[in-house]
Amino acid sequence: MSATAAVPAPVPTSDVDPFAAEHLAAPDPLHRTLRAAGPVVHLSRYDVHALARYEEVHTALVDWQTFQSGAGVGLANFRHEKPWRPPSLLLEADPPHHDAPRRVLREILAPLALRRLRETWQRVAEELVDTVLATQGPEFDAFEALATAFPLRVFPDAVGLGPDGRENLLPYGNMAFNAFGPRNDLVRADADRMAGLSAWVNDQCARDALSEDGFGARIWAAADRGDLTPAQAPLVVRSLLTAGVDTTVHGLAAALYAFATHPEEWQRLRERPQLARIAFDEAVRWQSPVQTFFRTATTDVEIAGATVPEGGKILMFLGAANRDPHRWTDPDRFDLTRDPSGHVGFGMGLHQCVGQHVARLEAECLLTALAHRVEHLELTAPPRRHLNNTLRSWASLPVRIRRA
Ligand code: HEM
Ligand code: OVM
Repeated sequence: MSATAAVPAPVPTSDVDPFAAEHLAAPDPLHRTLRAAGPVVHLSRYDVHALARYEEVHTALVDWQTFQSGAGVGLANFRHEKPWRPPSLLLEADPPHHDAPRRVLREILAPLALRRLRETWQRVAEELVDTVLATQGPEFDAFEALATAFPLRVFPDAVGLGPDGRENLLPYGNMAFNAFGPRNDLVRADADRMAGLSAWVNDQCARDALSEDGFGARIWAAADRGDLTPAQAPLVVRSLLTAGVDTTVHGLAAALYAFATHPEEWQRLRERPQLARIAFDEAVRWQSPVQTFFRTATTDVEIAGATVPEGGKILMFLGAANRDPHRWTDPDRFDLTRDPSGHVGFGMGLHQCVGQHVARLEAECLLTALAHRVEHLELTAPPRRHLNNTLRSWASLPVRIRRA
C-alpha cells in the first residue's frame, strides 16, 4: 500500500472572481480553466467550492439531500444572512416544504395545461414578426424588437397581470438574478430601486390584482382547494414573475444570436420548422441563459476526493457543464443535428425548471413564425452584452434580415 493513496489530493484553489465583469462578459475561458483545474475548485475569494464539469454539476443537482437549496441558491447563506426578500417557496426550499408549491405549479405549467395558449401565442408571434418586418426595414435590434417584445406580449397576459407597471418586470428579474451573486457593483446599481420594484411585484401577487383566467388565478384556486395555504399563494405567483420573464427574453436572444451566426443552421430550421423546439434547447445548452446556481452542503461531503464542509456553499457552473467536452461532442458548436437532451440549462432533478414548457412554447411560436418569413439573418455589428451576476444576458442584437 503506498503512503500517497491515503493522502487526499490537494484541492485546486483559485482567487478568480467569476462575478467580475470580464468573466460575466465572456465566461468561456474561465469555464475552460475551471473544468481543467479539477472536479472541484476552491474559490478563495468567496470561500466556496466550484463545480464546472458535467458529471459533478449533475450529481450536485440531483442529490438534494446533500446539496440543499433551503439555505439559498445564491452566495448568501440564509443560515447566517437575512435574505433580501422572503425566500422563494420553490427555488429556495427543500422537501417537504417544496412539495406542495411544486405540485401546484407543475400542474398549471404542464404541457397539456398550456395547449390552450398555443394558438394565441402563435398568432401573436406571427403578427409581431409581420409588424417588425413591415415597420423596421431590413436592419433592426432583434433583442428589443423580438426577444424582449414577444415574451412581454404573451407572458404577463398569461399570468393575468393588469396593464399597468409591466415595465417593472424585467428590472425586477434583473435585480433578483443579480442578488444570487456577491454584493458587487451590479447589485449596488439597483439598490435604490429595490424597494419600489419589490412593492410593485408583491402587489401584483394579490388575488384581486390578477385576472380570473390566468396562471395567477389558478394558483389562488389551488389555495381555495387547500393545496396551498392562503399565505403561500402570493409567493408562488411571485415565483412566476421573478423567474418567467428575463429568462425567456435572454433565452430567445440566445437562439436568435445562434441563428444569426450560424446561417447553415438557419437553413436547416427553414427546411424543417419542427426543429424549433430542439433548436431552442440547443441554444439553451450552448449559451446557458442561467449560468450558475449555488447549493449548501448539509454534511461534510466528499466530491472526487475533496471535502466540502457542512454548511459550505457550492457554486455550480451550468454553462460550463453544458460545454464539457467529456459529455458533449464539439461542445462549442451550435448544432441542430445533436441531441441536446441532458443539458443542465434548465437544471436537473427536483428543482428542474418548472416553467420550461412555457419557455419552449414561446420559443417554438417565435422561431417558427420567423422561419416562415425570414430567408436569412446576420449580425450587422457585434451584439452587446448586459452584465448580470447570474444571467448570460444581452443589451442589443443588431441584425439584417432578408424576407422569404
Ligand atoms: C427553476 C432556468 C424559464 C420558473 C429553474 C432552474 C433553472 C432555470 C436552471 C433550476 C434552479 C435550481 O436548480 O436551483 C430557466 C431558463 C429559462 C427558464 C434557462 C428560459 C430559457 C422559466 C419560466 C418560468 C420559470 C418561463 C415560469 C413560467 C422557474 C421556477 C423555478 C425554476 C419557479 C424553481 C423550480 C423549483 O425550485 O422547483 N429555471 N428557467 N422558469 N424556473 Fe426556470
Ligand atoms: C423563484 C425563482 C425561481 C427560479 C429562478 C429565480 C430569480 C427565481 O421561485 O422566485 O430567479
